[in-house]
Amino acid sequence: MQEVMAKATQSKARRPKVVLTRRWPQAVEAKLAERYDLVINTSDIPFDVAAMRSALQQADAVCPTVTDFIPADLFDEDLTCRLLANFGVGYNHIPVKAAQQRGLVVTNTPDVLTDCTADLTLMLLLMVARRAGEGERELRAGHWSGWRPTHLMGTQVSGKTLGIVGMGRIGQAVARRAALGFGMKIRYHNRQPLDVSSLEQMTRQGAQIQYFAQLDEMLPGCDFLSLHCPATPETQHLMNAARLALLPPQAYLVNTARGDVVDDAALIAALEAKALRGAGLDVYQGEPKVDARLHGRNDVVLLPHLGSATIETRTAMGMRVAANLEAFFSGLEPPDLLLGG
Ligand code: 8YV
Repeated sequence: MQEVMAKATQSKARRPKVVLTRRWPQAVEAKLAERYDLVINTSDIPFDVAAMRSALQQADAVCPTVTDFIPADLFDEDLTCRLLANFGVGYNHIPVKAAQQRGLVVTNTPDVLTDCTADLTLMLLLMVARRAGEGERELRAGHWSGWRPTHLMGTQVSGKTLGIVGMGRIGQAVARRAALGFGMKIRYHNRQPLDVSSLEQMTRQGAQIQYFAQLDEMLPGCDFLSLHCPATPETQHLMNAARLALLPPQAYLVNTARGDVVDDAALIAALEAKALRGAGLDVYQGEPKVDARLHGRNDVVLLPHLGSATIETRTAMGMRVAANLEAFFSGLEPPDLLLGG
């Protein structure tokens, strides 16, 4: 870890030692450095297992991100770390149960990235339906020969039906934008239907929202499907070949959740067979590796995990981690404590 980490602050008094596994927005790094013995991975290259082990064995708190896959057996070793304060709402990269069993507290950063991720979801949906990436590539390559009635005809978004898998904070924010901004009809699948009051604000403004207890019954009626469930053993390859086949051939899939929720090989096969019209993806199985067969396809829009990537949101995520650290080191319950994993 010595090569990849640089000590950001020195202090004579014993201050909690906090490790950031990546570079964070400057304002957050500066704020944390005022309060903690802050160690930053200035290389900004993801930690390997040895670096993570070293961090867990030297720091009081480690702040991982989505790029830190922490092996559960690291928690069998002697650790100084008492808090894993994740930078991000999703925490499938952390073996939460193993950490908690060893007495570590685990937190995440909900709420602050909801709007940002929902905005990007709508962007992907519009881009893939309206062939924006394809058009931009054509123009930049100097291949645009001018307007013509049949040029790059896409699919209308307004008024179509959007299926949402996972109606948590981000799913609801997507539903609000799609229903109220684009007059889309919403169907959703969730473990439980939401109570009427959670959707009232939208339905009072005319949103049509229908709950499906069975995902398989929802899929055939979707023009677009957007995924907003967490990655868990239950949602691993939720969108497999059989479920992709239940979508109409003119449907589009949008994934801003986690790559593991989609079977990429099945998705590529469905696109190749024209059993699906297109896909807008921000996340991938095994990212940053992306299946090379996707690169050459014009029916996909591929973004490099940008869901929460605005300066406002990434700063807010960092400040939310700061609030969790502050509460923890003051002996209080962190606001975003994850309960029994
Ligand atoms: C984050 C995300 O940027 O918060 C999440 O779950 O998917 C991203 O938008 C990333 O997880 C940072 O750790």
